[in-house]
Amino acid sequence: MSLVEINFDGIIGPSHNYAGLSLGNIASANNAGDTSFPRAAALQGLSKMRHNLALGLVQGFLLPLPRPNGAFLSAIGANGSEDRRLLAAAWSASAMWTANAATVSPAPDTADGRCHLTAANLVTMPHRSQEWPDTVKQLRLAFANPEHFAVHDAVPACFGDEGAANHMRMSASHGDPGIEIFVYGKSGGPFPARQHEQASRAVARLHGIDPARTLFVEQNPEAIAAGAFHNDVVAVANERVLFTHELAFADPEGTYGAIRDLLPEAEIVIVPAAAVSLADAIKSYLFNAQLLTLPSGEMGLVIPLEAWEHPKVRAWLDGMLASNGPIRRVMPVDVRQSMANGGGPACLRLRVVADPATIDQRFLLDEKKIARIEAVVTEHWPASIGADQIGDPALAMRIIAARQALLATLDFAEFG
Ligand code: SUG
Repeated sequence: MSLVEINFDGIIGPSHNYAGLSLGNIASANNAGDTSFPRAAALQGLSKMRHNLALGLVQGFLLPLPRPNGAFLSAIGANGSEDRRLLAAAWSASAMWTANAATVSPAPDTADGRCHLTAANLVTMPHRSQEWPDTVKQLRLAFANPEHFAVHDAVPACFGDEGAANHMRMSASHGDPGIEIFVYGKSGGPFPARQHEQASRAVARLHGIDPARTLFVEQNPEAIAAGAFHNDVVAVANERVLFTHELAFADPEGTYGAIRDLLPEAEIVIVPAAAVSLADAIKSYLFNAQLLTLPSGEMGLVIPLEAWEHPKVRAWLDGMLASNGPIRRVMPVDVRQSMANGGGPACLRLRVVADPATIDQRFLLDEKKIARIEAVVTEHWPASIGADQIGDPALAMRIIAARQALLATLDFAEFG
């Protein structure tokens, strides 16, 4: 069996809009009420998938969830006329950010030798709290093979869990046993700390990972206050490399030391605040990057264009590339529509280390399938959604039909 890293990107749904729903997410707040461009958004996401596929990597996807979600409104006795924010929540396409779909512990890390996935309850934000029951249905289909996978329901709602965005795995190579690092926040700052320590500990227990190879690390409250609502806004890991802002963790030296104790080959690339301030890191989303091991064995960083175009970030990246560090390539991609809601390249993907042959093949992409999805998006996704159109019954019908067209093209009758 050959274990590889597979990135499952969320296909950006036809209801993508800017409603300013995420307190503590600066991009979401800044762009609240703007007109969104769902078709362009989905095509940008697909073009990132094509980019990574062309690098020789295995690429999968998760489907958009059914929206508008009438059941969400009914459950709170609403019909959408009471409060625009509740209406917008029912219309949210936020499942596109699959880094929040689940936490994943690959087979080499777990006691039963299976890859474990726990859906994230996302309870801190109402518009995200409705995702997991539909997400877990997809995970149970994609990872249905019980010899290789165990898919868990979300942990109870009293413990906020935001999934892989607050979880890092480091290992000599993807197929080797790894160490798992859970990053949680403590409440008390100006913005919610979405990841609770007890949720992280519950997920680690459910997955049966070795406590001696697991770290629970507090996120720096200053980072959350500056807008790092998930740890993946300020740090990303891949195999032996951790790429992090110096202010990501409450106890940076303790964290680096604990990582080095467990994984002596770890290489920690630290960006100092003097070179890139926390504010610039969050504005540019430098760390919300995909740190990928390329088929050549080199590591490359897929960053948002916003980071490439940021003078201070660019200067730091140029210096990094000129040095002899472990990250040898930087590849900017345009995901501006997602970025405007606080979702960079890393938010848009869920990493699963597995043998692709053990996964439901419908969730895996090749060039032809990408072209078919692009055709459906081009034909059916709305070109734009203005703030005043959220709730429009004709637009709702169009959004439902667009998703149905996608499901039909990809043979997912069970979600119709
Ligand atoms: O949860 N934005 C998402 C962005 C998630 C990014 N994911 C990671 N960092 N992994 C969030 O805040 C904005 C929705 C709105 O405002 O309409 C939103 O949900």
